[in-house]
Amino acid sequence: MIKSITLCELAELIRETKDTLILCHKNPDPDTLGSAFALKHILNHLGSKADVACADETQKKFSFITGGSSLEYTGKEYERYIAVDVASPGQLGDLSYLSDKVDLTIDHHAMCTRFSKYYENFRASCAENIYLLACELGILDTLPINFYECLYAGMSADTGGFRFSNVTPDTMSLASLVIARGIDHAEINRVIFDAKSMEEIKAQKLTYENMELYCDGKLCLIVFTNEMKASNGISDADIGDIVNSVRGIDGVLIALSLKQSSKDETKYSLSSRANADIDVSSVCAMLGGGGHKRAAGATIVASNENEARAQIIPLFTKALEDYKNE
Ligand SMILES: [Mn+2]
Repeated sequence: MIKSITLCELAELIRETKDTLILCHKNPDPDTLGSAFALKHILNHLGSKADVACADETQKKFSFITGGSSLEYTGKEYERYIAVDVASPGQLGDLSYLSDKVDLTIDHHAMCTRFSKYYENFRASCAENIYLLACELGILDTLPINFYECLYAGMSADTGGFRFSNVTPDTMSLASLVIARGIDHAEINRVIFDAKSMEEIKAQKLTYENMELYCDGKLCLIVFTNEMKASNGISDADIGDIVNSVRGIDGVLIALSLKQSSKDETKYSLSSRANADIDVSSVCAMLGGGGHKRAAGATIVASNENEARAQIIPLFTKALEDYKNE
């Protein structure tokens, strides 16, 4: 196992002036995007050039983080590669081939596969680690307001608007320091949680029509095949957090989504969420993935959706039974 580095060692590495590529995880969420762009602010401030890349497209509404720039990797060579909020090489998606080049990973996932020098702190969001880094570097007062908007977006998204069990007094203290910088936190929360495109609404409608219930309604799954996406004009970005729609149903203890890959039809992206004290990350680890105790994912390889279902349902059913027998 690769040893972790300390915050002080991380700060020393970040101080080195290098042309840097920052890598986000696939199906980008506000935490990986916010952490990446906040880190870009830090690197730029310290005199390093930095670009951000991601395997998948970003939702337009997150342009307050990305500035609207494309995150497609151009193939350019960099002096340094840093992954943020990336729990395993597979989480880089189609950019996994760059994992050998990654010099440094900044993360907060307890269940992870280390693939470079690693700074981790099991905070609720990776964004909190970027704040701690800026604090360690002593540059908090010199960074632009957008740095704090990026961090707040990450913190709020990964805690479901400060409602999940991962929220600690430390999370709230840090959020308070970020809000004190004068960001419009209400607007950031509106964009993240309430602003939905017509395609996202359509995806939600399809979800409620097609969801499958198992174990007396305690396990709920929604499958999105490429055929379903194409015939309804839905893109991958529109179903990025669709698992939360089934998670919201009262009585559901484990919510699952399986999304067929648009680029490789034999791959299905699995997302899992627990509404009770059930460790879905260890189930995802058995499937080659990882994540947090109550929010984790994996990539399933299967020749069709039924085969994908058959790989996951028995494992989550077992996790549910073990929980009930405790
Ligand atoms: Mn995260």
